[in-house]
Amino acid sequence: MKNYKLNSENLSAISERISIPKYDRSKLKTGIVHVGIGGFHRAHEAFYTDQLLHNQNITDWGICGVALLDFDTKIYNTLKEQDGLYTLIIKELDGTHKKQVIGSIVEYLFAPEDPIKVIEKMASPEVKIITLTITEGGYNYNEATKDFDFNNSLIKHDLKNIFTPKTIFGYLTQALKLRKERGLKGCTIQSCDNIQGNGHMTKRMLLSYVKIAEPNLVKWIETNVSFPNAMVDRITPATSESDILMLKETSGVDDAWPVVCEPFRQWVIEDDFIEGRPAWETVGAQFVANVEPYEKMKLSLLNAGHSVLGILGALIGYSTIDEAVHNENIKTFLNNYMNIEVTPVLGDLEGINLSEYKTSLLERFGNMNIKDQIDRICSESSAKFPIFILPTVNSQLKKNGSIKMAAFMVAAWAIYSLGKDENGKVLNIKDALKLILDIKANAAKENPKAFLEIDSIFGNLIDATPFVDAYTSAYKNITTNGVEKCVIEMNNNLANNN
Ligand code: CS2
Repeated sequence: MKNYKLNSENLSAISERISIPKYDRSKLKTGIVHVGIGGFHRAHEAFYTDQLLHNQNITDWGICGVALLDFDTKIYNTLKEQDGLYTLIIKELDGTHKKQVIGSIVEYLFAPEDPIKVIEKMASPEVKIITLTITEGGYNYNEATKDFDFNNSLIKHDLKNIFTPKTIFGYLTQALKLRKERGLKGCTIQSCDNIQGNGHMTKRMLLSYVKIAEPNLVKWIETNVSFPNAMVDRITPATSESDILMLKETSGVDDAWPVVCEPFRQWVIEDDFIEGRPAWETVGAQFVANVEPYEKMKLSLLNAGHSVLGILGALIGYSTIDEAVHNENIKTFLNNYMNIEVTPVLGDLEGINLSEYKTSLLERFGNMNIKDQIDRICSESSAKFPIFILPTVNSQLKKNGSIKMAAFMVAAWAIYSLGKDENGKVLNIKDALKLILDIKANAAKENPKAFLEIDSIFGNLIDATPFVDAYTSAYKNITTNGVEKCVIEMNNNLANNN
């Protein structure tokens, strides 16, 4: 089979093998700037938008993808070489693949190369929405102070170097300032990250920064910029070399960076777009008045469930999420955690069938074809635990509810942070707080409580005696007996009490 490099010129040849965008990309205007063009954006918002653009009357919502970080050169260069095109490979539960070329990203910018170009693009009158996937840690929120972290050296840099910023806050501030100075309209800033109240968080963090950086801009932003909350969902593992090869061998498409994902997708958005929006509801997104319950459900069941499988699985020696969930003991533990500790704190979830949702999660985690990497799930746990797991703990503590399984998870994470699995194999830990995690994890060998001293993660959880007791006993138990034995014991105790 002849191989075709993925680019505009080869599209019609490629269309004989896999589906391609059937709209005229050259007619699209850029209505959206998206920051963070990793796998998730390309499997989610860019996918929904691509579906939408198949309605030929819609020409206002092309996407300009911005790579923000120095190490994002590879994705930028790939998109540049491929005219913004990439293949989405949807891996069905039955092992089949659906492949399609996505065309909604029509421009791409590399911020470190030309920051002014990015600022100008964000300030351009045709851009109505700036969307973000900058990761949970990217919002620069400090759990200890419950505030914006001005000690971050990148933030200090941005305050001094306003035309060569490094963080999203520096970019947005300059872009919004230009909009104001030029008498242009405002825009919507929409987070697509896994954070409870992600729109509220974006607004609060941005305004904290602007208050110091450009105090005169605060009022204008309050009146002219909207920040809808949204729940986003689609499991998107990191692309592997074998995915790239498989695409080439089965379809003859030479794509340097395709994206792989599960079939399931969900996007629940608050309808608060100050300068209009794409009709994403026509391609499966839901617009609701209050997205909070959906966010809470997803973060504390799906994302927390991932962390449970990831951390416990890593210690046992697994490398993919499906391996962990196919261990019946781990699966039962996760089920118990979801039912006993999470469900009671979810509040009213009108219109949602929670037990179906939980069952579907186990099925999605078990998809053996997507091979979601445990390394990916465990990466940046210091930003994930405070969002995915600790809110559940805090709510349970308030009502004297069960926190035993969450405490077990934190203890497992402390042991994970020592850097070796239970067979002595070195773990590949990727975390912005790796250094401090390492120090505290080592101190915890003598005194388990030491791990909880990282207040930027745990806040004042260290003062909650029932939690500290459960955590300490779990820590000792795991160290002596290993994860699986402890899990079996906890599962049995629960089964016997029922
Ligand atoms: C995962 C998420 O990174 C994580 O810990 O839980 O990336 C998850 O796959 C997505 O949020 C799914 O929507």
